[in-house]
Amino acid sequence: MNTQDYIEIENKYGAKNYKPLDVVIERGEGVWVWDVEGKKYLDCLAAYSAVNQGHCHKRIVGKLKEQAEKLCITSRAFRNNQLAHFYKEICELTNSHMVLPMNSGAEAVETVIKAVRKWGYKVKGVPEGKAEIIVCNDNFHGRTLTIIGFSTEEQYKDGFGPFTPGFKAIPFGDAKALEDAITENTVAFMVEPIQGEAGVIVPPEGYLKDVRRICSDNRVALVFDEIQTGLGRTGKFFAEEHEGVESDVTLIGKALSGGCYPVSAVLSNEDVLGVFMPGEHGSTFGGNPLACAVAREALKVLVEENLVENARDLGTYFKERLQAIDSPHVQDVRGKGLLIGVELKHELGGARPFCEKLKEKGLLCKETHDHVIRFAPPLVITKEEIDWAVERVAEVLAATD
Ligand code: IF1
Repeated sequence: MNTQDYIEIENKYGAKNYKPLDVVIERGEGVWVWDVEGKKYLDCLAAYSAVNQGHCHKRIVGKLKEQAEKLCITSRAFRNNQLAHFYKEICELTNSHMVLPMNSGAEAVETVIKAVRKWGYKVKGVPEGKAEIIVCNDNFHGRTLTIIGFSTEEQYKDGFGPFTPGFKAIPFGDAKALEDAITENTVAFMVEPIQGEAGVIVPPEGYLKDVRRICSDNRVALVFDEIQTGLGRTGKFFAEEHEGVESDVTLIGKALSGGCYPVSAVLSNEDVLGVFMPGEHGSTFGGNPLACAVAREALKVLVEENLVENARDLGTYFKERLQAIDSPHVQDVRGKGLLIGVELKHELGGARPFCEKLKEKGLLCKETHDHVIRFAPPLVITKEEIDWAVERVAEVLAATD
């Protein structure tokens, strides 16, 4: 079967909730993937930061196979030996008191919503049914009904209501707006340290520090959604470290498994996750031994291969080289570490055709919010590979046809 055959079958049987580039990938290794025609591409999306450790990392895949042959799942009705190791290692590594493992990022977000509401009622003393959670305009936290209910993007919500009440959206990057929005019933403020889907939006310097202070002053739990920005992506282990702040709750997912398995986690202080009592929350697959073994290895790879430092150093290099491209089309180049957005001038009508051209040249990128091309390769990328990519990006951005 060739590319077109695969596309026709997908189009015939599949729900049309995506509009992927027309490349059918069958193999991956490090930063590289190969399509069904044998053509090689540099993956500049890294599965939306799920493969920070690179495609099919030998150590992670090895661990996956080893654990799969031993024990895959017990359910949480019984204990499993991998869970305890995972808990201890992740809490020590991230300075957390407690962890709650789930599978997808959206499930981690749903989990924290339940936890901060309960914390609000039982600990802070908010009247039953009145808890408010503040989020930001242009947020992206996942696709469940509750989560899309507080999205400010019409396309994510249209036709899917009614939605869960109890959320309020304020402008991102505006600490004063947070101060003004807080009431005595506010239980949490949930925010991405850098907004990914909104177009790689970096908040003004000092914002995270300010929101930390405001939340502490008002007894509001500060929740960082680091599902995309965490685990090295921005050149720090967590993006919140760029301003030296600590959240009350941090959410991670995606690269927690190196992309080999869906694993997410809620990391928190004792106050917030401490509210859950037996029977109040759970998941069949959350915390299964296969997930735990894979996540343990994926974390070890991040640390032992110095991927955070690589993201920091090569991220700076990549951004500088992109900024140096002389192109009539570029509006802005921004980001931190290896989460970089190149915003094109809006009169061009969108970044999609540029992504199509980059694909032809062997570079896989995806537009976000119409005008931005996101460059977020696996963190194992080398300087030579960045040079290879920049050469192609320059060709596509320089062209005026
Ligand atoms: C899709 C976007 C990225 C996330 C943050 C939670 C989740 C995500 C900050 C939910 C997920 C994914 C979802 C994926 C595309 C991708 C994405 F463009 F849609 F926004 F990365 F930028 N918090 N982001 O970024 O995690 O439940 O998916 O595991 O196709 O929807 P999930």
